[in-house]
Amino acid sequence: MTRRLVLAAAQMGPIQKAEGRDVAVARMVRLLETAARRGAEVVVFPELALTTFFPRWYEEDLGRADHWYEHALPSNETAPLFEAAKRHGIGFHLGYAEKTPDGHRFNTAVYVHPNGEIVLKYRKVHLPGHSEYDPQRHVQHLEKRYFEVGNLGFPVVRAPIGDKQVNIGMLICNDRRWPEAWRVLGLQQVELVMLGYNTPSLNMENRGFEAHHLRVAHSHLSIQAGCYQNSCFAAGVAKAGTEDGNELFGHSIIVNPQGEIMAMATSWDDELIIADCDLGMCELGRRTIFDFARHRRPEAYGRITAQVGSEAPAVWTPKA
Ligand code: ING
Repeated sequence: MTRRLVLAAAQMGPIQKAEGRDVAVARMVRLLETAARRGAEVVVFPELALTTFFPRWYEEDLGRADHWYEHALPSNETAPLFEAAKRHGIGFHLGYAEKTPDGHRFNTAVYVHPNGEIVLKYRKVHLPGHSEYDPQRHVQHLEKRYFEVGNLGFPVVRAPIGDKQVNIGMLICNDRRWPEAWRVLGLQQVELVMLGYNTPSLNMENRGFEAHHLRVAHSHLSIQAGCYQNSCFAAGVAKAGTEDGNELFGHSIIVNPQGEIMAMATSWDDELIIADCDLGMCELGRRTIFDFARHRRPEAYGRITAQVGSEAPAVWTPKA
């Protein structure tokens, strides 16, 4: 029996440093209600969807950054989103900065069932950027300062969405550039990867030339490859636009197991894109080209987990 999932990617425009969560939550409620009206069964919101991308701002004292984190979910400010989801019987993915009761800080995403229960939690593993102030950079990217490496692995769970059971997993932003992350999800038969991102439209490292048009191309390339090679759908959802003068690109997409872009946002503001996903499409790859049990050779992949960095190769020289 065909399992068709109506999936919505809720791209968000910018959130300014001075704007409170209530502004973001009100916009998210509007996006969720529009998605419900258009028949969506699940809505995917961006990474760090409740605040500005604060890792661009250096704080010497981490205590002064505490207000960027959610100390409980839902809270008074985020409750309206949970209530709207319950009202419309729609599940949603939310990216946010998590502060645990024992003081740990993570870049986190959750999938929330319409009844408000948290079905799945993921904490970002690949933290780009740096931990100390970097004077060479155009703009700071201090995720290694503000977050610990995620400690939940890359979990997949089979959960009810609408009248179906779906194998769902999550990645966050930079994770999409690491094929190992996708493969761990693929080895658990993931069918839908929910992925939020906040990605600068220009290279801020200032350590070499990267053509501007490649910023979006690399994002799409990573998500399309991840879906094709692990035979799954993904929603790659941006927080976009200019935040206090710093530009993030949009171009949110929904991708199918053939690696095709089914829908793409064209603004850099709040924008909903929706796709009708035939989850049965995941079967073809899993039974043929990417039948992992028949074709993978882990005995040849030792370097992938044995090494962290790359090593220089042996040098060959002609005998004669
Ligand atoms: N942002 C960016 C990302 O991976 C980045 C950082 C951009 C890294 C471009 C490398 C190249 O999309 C986050 N938040 O991870």
